[in-house]
Amino acid sequence: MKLNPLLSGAILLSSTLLAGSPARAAVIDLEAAPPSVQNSLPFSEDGFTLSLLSGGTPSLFYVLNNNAPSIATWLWMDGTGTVRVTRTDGGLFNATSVDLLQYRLTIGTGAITSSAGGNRVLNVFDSTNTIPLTGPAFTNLTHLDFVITGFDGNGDVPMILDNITVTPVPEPSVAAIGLLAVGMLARRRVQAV
Ligand SMILES: [Ca+2]
Ligand SMILES: [Ca+2]
Repeated sequence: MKLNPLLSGAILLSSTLLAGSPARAAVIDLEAAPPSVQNSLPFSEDGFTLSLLSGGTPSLFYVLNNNAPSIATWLWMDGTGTVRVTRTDGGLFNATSVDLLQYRLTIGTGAITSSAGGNRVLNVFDSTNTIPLTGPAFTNLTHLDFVITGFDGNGDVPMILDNITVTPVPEPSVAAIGLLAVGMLARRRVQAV
């Protein structure tokens, strides 16, 4: 079968675009945070940004780098407020999981919510566990939120998070180009028989 040069070009271009499209999982481990102990939000890593929504007290939410090689860097949430994960370029993404290194909220509520209606309410038994975030409620998101409500400010740090694992959803235009090229190729194959 002879491919027309335009079609071969389209296939080559689309496979290049697909190969280069941001479809790999990103683990936001925060380890690249400067060793300034408390790095205020917003904080960006791997094409994603963590920001504090209005209403939260900025000094209570930060990326804590203890500047010691043996101690990991975490997202520290010490008050009522919401930390939002978005793709820095505004695109869609899927969530996979997050490590809840500490959960000690006894007054108030902690939850992981999403733009697709996800609402994973947390409890003390979740502490130190990896929390899976799967299904339609955590797919094709514009944002993923870590939410503390009703905390009175007393007691230990209510929530410490790490290793937020998310995957960018490829741009529809790129996927469409690939599908179009595959479709054209399939049609040519049928015609060639
Ligand atoms: Ca990373
Ligand atoms: Ca970390």
